[in-house]
Amino acid sequence: MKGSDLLVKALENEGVERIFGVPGEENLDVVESLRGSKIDLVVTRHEQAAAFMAATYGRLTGLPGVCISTLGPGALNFSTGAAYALLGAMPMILITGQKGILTSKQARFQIVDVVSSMTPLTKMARQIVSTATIPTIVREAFRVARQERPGPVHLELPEDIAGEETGQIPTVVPHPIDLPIAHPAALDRSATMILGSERPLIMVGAAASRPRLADALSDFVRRVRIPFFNTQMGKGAVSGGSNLYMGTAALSERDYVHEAIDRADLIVSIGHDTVEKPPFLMGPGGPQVIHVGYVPATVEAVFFPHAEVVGDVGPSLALLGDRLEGRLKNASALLPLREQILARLADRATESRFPLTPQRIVHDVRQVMPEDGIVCLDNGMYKIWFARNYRTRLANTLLLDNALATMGAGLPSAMMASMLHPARRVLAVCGDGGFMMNSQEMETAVRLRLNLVVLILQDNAYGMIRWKQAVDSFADWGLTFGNPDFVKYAESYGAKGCQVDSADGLAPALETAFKGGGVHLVAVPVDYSENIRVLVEELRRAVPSAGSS
Ligand SMILES: Cc1ncc(C[n+]2csc(CCOP(=O)(O)OP(=O)(O)O)c2C)c(N)n1
Ligand SMILES: [Mg+2]
Repeated sequence: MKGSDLLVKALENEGVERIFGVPGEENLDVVESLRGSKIDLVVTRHEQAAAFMAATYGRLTGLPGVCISTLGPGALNFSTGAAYALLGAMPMILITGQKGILTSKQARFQIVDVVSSMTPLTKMARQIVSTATIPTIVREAFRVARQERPGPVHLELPEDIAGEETGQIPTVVPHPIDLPIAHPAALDRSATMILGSERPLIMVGAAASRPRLADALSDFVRRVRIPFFNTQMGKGAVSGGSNLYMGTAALSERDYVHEAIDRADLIVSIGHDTVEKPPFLMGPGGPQVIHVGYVPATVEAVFFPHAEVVGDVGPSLALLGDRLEGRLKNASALLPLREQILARLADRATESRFPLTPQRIVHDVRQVMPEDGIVCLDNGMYKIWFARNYRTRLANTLLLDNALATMGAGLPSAMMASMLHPARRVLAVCGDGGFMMNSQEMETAVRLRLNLVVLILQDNAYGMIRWKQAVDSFADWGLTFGNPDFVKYAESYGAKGCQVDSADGLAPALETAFKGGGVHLVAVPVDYSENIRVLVEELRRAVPSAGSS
């Protein structure tokens, strides 16, 4: 048995089934140990995509996803993925190789201090310096990655430690950990505030999308019957409670949903994580805010709660619900605003203009996606439209990144969703800019025989930045580009391609793609003049503070 065998045994002990990545020569002992194990090695065409896939595994399952790379160049390609998981609170383990640390005949060739580079991007970054510590370090890495607030952990395994012969060292057996539930005093204090409020509102934030929370959160909302809105990353977390849904805060102020937010005198903020672009801006004289979370709130200039309910969110909400159910006289005070807010969002959703309006694209996508279908967004202008207009009824059915807001994660995150849920429809929605940042993974998707549709919105530009340029009265300059022929591009990977050339062509093209199975690419031109008309002029905002640049 050698160090790499111990590592792989420790990974098996954690229930790992797949590792994503691009190995280098420093990982070859690990690759050989994987060959004799139950764990699959899924090679990608860029380390960044492997990290996005592992992070999305963590996001969707609550268990750390694992990715592997070589030293220096490969490890540095993990940086964006590590930051994506850190800001997005996604459990993940990044394993990187290194030259031998005891002896090395390669001087400083390819050597970068990867542990230092990973330290600010992870919850923990460690070099393994002895085979004897491998089982405990791996167990600790998985614990740290998984525990609230979840995130990435980096382990560097130098090639001489990986190849070193060693005896059997037992793995550490994992056990379930139950989180503490909020203190009764905190629950009483918050219940008194909520009972005394005249116009309460619930806000559902990013941590509400943790896989284990959906049922308890939905029960709470149904019991107290307070209308709710969500942040972008909280979309779908309340299942079925759609008659209490007031909208999504995709902008920070002055959107339709802010008519309700601005009138609320108390907001119960469940699982809000201030990595998200602010869903509303707190200031003097605003509503009282109660933070309900796994961990205490972070105080910011625009978010400073007045009370906190900290602990395992599901059971804590059940106890809060016991104190409130049937006793709230004003629960539905803001509900009359709901219809007009939602009606205005449906504006132009069926317009037959070509190129298509973003509203029409969102509408047609919703039509072909079943309730449990998963839409994975890359980052671009359309993210704001999907966040505002796409209705979700199940947690984690609209995966978007309102934390690092990186381009390039749309396709890899959809690939992971499709691997985890092969029977569900999975759609990646990417701009022509973001898609091309990781489009090489079309090969991985075809090789893995995934069922996946990729929708590309063509404006031949970095549209979101162009929009900001216009909003800030800069000249329209420098942000356009050309595109490949997307149909031929898809076909060259062995995928199917389709170019939409009429307003009524999108929904049937998506339907045909899903029915056909395999990997499909559908390209559709988008008319972004609506960005200014709706998101600037109609909302009459001097400088919008939303977005993802
Ligand atoms: C990796 C990365 N680079 C740059 C940005 C800044 N940025 C945000 S949106 C955007 C344009 C996106 O263009 P595209 O993917 O074509 O989508 P569109 O807005 O045109 O629909 C850019 C450059 C970013 N968020 N991430
Ligand atoms: Mg574009």
